[in-house]
Amino acid sequence: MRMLMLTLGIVIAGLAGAANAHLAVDVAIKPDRDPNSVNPFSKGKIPVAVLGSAGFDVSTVDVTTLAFGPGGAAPTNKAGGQLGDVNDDSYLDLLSHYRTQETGIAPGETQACVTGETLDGMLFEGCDEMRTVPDPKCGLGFEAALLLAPLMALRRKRVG
Ligand SMILES: [Ca+2]
Repeated sequence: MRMLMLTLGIVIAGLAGAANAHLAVDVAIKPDRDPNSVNPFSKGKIPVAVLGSAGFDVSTVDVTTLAFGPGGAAPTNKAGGQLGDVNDDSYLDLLSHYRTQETGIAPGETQACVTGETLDGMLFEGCDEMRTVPDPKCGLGFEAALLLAPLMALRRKRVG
């Protein structure tokens, strides 16, 4: 019994320790675009780069742990991501693509985050600003987009 308690204690301490070790990294949503516009209704993919720095070597990232957005989408890339310098700062970055529908990004959200682990178990997280389109603050644009889909479907049905 005492042995079990001891083991349990070590496991809990280990989990708590892992939760505390959390590295903040830089992330770029759509690194080649500015501003980073995301259409939550898109069936496309969003490119997101985890940016390397002097303190963070992206080649140590365990790509199977990458998760993007509130929905925790996994990369669609077969290899999890592609190493390359997307922002020309001479540090390697890790570019992955995520299905918009799996990210859980909702209209009006202004940032999204990537979480993951390095191969040696260090947790990291990074966020980037973005804006969703159509802009819900523009009122009609957003509602029109919601209305438009069923209307278009109806029209297609009538025509066909
Ligand atoms: Ca870079």
